[in-house]
Amino acid sequence: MVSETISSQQAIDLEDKYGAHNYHPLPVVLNKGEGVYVWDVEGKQYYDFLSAYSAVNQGHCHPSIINALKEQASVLTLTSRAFYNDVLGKYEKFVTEYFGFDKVLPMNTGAEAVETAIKLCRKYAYEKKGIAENKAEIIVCKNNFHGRTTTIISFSNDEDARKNFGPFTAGFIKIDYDNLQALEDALQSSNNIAGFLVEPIQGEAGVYVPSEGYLASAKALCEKYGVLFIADEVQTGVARTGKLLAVDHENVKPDILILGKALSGGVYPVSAVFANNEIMNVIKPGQHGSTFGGNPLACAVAIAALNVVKDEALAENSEKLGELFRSEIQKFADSNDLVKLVRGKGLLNAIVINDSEDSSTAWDICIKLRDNGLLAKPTHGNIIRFAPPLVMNEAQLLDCVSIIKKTISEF
Ligand code: IF1
Repeated sequence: MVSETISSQQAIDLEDKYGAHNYHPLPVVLNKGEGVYVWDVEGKQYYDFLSAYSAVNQGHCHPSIINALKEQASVLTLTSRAFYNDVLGKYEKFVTEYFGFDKVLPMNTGAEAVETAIKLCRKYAYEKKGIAENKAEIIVCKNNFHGRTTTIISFSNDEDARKNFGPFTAGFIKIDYDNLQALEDALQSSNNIAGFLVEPIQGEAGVYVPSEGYLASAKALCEKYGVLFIADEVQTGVARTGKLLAVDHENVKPDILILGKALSGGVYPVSAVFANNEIMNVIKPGQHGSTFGGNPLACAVAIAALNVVKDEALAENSEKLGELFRSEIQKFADSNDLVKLVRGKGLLNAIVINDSEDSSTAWDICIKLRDNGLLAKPTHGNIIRFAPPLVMNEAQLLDCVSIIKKTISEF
């Protein structure tokens, strides 16, 4: 079944008939990925400028990650945590030294890791800070995106993400993003504040980069009020923004770090929560878990994926090409009234289209970009995110810049 070739339309029709309609994909049907390129079933080649929402930072089907997958898959894929195995401990040592924390709690998806961080923060608040049970509050930012579970959408303000999914989980305070006064006011508003959960750059909201110093000042405020600073780097982490972690731009060490997506290079669902012993040791046997969390296959893939980041200097490349991308697109924006601005850090960028929120212009541009050999997708309304794999070289980036300029000039 899987090997038999089908046309794009057949693939689309199958998904429409047999799959839940929880996405509205761009009409393109892919069947191959390699490095910065993907191909559709008709054989047309595209630059991938979404990277599976920053999961494929290492490029599609990176040989050393695929080899690690194949090798481990042929000996042992899953033991569950009911028993030990010979891979998990090695991975835990490797990855905690790699990111600089005492311990890691391995999970599978980004949302699971965010949920884990929330549980860890709350338990720490009750057992170490003496906050009254069930009274812990966690500060979050408006226009956040942390995943799709019921608790996570409980503190979302995106109506599409929330509507008719109630009743919602209590214990969250929403404040404006990139607003230190709002954070301090919230920290002073109650003695039950347990943590501050924040994206170093708000991805889904439209690649909002906070003011210089915001993260460092926010961390200092959390320290002042004895509140845990929790960084959700599921999308911004693993070299995407030009440093290994987005918080590294301001030398901020989170109390709890959340990773996912490119932790596995997009080869397998791998996520992780990092913390030092004082926080992580509040979790005792039987208090949290997951069937696939930390499985040998995930560990082998993640080690290979993180080695690629270092061996191929992906953070440095992301920084360099990001500067080039923004300067080229900004020059174009200055002389084109359809592009309002370009913003981002490293190779996590977005352009804002000069049209109303509910216009289809951004979507129409993405359809034309597809015809011109580049895949990207709008986030909210009139914002198009541009996030290619970090293995891209300068010539390929400049080729993509010319495709983007040419396409938008046709509007
Ligand atoms: C979708 C984008 C959205 C995330 C951050 C946790 C998660 C994500 C900062 C949850 C996931 C994905 C989910 C996907 C689209 C994409 C996304 F910003 F990356 F583009 F939606 F905002 N924290 N982001 O960005 O991780 O459970 O998905 O592994 O749901 O449509 P997950």
